[in-house]
Amino acid sequence: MNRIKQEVNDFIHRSMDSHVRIAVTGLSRAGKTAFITSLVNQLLHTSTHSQLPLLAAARDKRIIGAKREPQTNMMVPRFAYDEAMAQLHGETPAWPQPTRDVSEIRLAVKYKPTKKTKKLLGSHSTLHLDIIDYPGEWLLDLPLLDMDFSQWCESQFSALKGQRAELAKAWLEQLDTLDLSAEADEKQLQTLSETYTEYLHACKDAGLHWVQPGRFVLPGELAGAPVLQFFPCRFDSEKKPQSNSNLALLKARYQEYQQKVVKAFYKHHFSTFDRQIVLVDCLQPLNAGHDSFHDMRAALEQIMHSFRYGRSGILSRLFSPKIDKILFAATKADHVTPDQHTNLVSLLQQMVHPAWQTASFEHIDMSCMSMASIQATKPGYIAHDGQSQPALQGTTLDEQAMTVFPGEVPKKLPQAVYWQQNGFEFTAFRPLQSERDDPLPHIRIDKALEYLIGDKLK
Ligand SMILES: Nc1nc2c(ncn2[C@@H]2O[C@H](COP(=O)(O)OP(=O)(O)OP(=O)(O)O)[C@@H](O)[C@H]2O)c(=O)[nH]1
Ligand SMILES: [Mg+2]
Repeated sequence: MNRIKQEVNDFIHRSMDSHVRIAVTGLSRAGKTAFITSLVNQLLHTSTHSQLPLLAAARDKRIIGAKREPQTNMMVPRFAYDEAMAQLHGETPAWPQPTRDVSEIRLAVKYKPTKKTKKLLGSHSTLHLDIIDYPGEWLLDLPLLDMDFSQWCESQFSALKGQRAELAKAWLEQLDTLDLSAEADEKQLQTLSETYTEYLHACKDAGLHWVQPGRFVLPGELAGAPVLQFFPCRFDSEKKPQSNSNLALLKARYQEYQQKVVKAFYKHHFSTFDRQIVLVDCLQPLNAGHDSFHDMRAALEQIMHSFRYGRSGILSRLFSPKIDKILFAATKADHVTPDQHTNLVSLLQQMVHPAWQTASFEHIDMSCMSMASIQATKPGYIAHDGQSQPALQGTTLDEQAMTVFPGEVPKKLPQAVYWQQNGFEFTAFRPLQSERDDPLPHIRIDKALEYLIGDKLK
């Protein structure tokens, strides 16, 4: 009898359980690893701490607890949560290592439901939460699906202006030595694609974010594979390339890249996401200058194309997209004083809204906010010209205690003069020391959670 009762109970619980896949992305160094680490850490502490007042289920004490579960997707590497926590709790707290590939972690959150239908089935429900980390650079490749090799080459050459033309010099010189109609020379193509990849890295180092193909700078497990060994070149697109020529091989590799890398990512990963958070570090380009800022905006606009399904969009032809909510979050808000947080959000909105409004994002809800996944500074005041001014206190990466006023965040997209007159300078701080038993200090990560999973915990 007991066994039957147990089975009925299990059945009821299983049917009440729900599952949501949250994808976390952003350009490199945007703060993805820090965000996921903190999110997992906060949820694991919900039964013992009340650090998430903006997450309604936590505030109302309806979260019974959360635990980690083995992930169901065996083909994706595990998100390195323990390694990240070990860094943060080291003798000298340090930031987690940069990551280069997609990874995943799974949590089960047990909660008391408020919805009548769920309450009828029992006193508690479980939300299974998959959190997926993937580089935003991969989304920059979407347009490749709609371009053949010659169109793509054309688009790359037309982007070679100003700083980019300068950075591409070494690669362009090497390209001149390549005979496209000669018999394919794999070694030469490899060397040239390496120089091309170096050019893309140089763009990133110079604060430029729009780089194609995105996998070249973040190859993950494909590092060194021939599918990443092609580059744009100039040729007559009307003429058919000779078989076995350099040009024929470059074309074939481009097509392989389209199918096996770009399309495969959208089909096997992207199509499974239910909700998306896009992290944006607005402060880095403010530090770097005008070109970097506008380039980041262009990259963000490009990233948004992946959510613009429409009826005839490339992605709708591939699969039926599921994402119904996107959150854009300006990260590292603890780099500026709290009075600047509103400006930070309005700056992010300015970057995101125009593209959002002119496109058809059918049935997708969108929001913008600012947050700090892992707080590295404490707000305070300093005396300046006899007046007290908001400031930040923290410890720099080389262990210097410091109190600074990093500058004002512009409310609107700044013109070039902004960098001549104001400039903005934020210091990199190491994470604050925190106790192992306590959750990581954060700013508004609970607000992000409420937006992403609040409705699933009702
Ligand atoms: N002050 C502060 N700094 C942060 C925060 N989050 C991230 N950072 C800084 O930003 C750096 C990059 O953060 P990550 O979380 O590694 O960023 P990522 O997007 O995973 O970067 P990749 O793995 O290289 O793509 C960290 O090393 C920190 O220096 C935050 O909440 N506050
Ligand atoms: Mg990372």
